Amino acid sequence: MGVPLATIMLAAMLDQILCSPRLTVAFQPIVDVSAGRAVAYEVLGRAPANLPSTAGYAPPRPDQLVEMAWKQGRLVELEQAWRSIAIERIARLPDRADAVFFFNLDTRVIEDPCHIPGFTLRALERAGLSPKKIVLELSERDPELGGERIERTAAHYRSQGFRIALDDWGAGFSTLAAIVRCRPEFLKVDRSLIDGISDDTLRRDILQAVLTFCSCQGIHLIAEGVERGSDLATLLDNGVSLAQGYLLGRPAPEPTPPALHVTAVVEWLASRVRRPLRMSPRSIAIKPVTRADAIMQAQPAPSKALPYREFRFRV
Ligand SMILES: [Ca+2]
Repeated sequence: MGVPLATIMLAAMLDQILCSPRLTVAFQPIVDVSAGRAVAYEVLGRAPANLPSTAGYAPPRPDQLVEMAWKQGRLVELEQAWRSIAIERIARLPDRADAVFFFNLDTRVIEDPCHIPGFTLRALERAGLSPKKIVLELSERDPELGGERIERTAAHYRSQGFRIALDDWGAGFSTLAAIVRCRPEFLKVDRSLIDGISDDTLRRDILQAVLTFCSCQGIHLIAEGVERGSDLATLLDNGVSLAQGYLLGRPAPEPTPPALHVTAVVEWLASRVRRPLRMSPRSIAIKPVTRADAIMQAQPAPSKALPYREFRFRV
């Protein structure tokens, strides 16, 4: 029995994508919302845009591309291609010395026979970059994320100088067991716990409990999926200092300062201060990355919520 036509077509498409010079990455800011500035960027793999469809198959989204590569036994190849592009792009950035970059890492690759230990470290060395500038996000896609593989993966990369983030925590396979196994420096709380938090006391209580836990353990909490001003206000009110989401900045071809939804933030601040605020959305300047390391390098998470008066928007 021959190979199904669909498999041949998808393999051909994958070949085309992996060889395409248009395979690229995007940068989404991770924002210190208490200071109003980007302190890091998540680097997201992107499929080439405007690829022609192959025999009726539309070009895949990045998540579809990952699964396609996994099924074809070429996930390592895809991850290495994205990693190489990301490192090359970061090396060319004028402000790279001040920035921290989060790379997504699919833990399934570590046991793949094609996996080359030290590939990322050597690529960084060639580019003159330190692994201290890189945080590896362990992906929720792995059904064994709570198992021993995450422990081995975290240990493997931490021994090379990388730091570890647990991605999409609270959803899918990313559980409490995963924290115990990989002892992350960063916990990225899934959007399902963040979206709508302003209207939901249960979500707020969960967040407070997780914040307390992270504070005790010296783990930096990052709220993912912030898309509404009211949710951002609630996060600020509850002492969350690091956040990511379309409200703060969409993935972009280059690292850019966060496009804070300043109107919502200013309105929220104005409702809480006694004296009138002398700032408007136009008067707030968001600084680009300048002090990422001061915040991101192995400091314990704040032990208590910052009062809003300490927010340091530049006016
Ligand atoms: Ca991620």
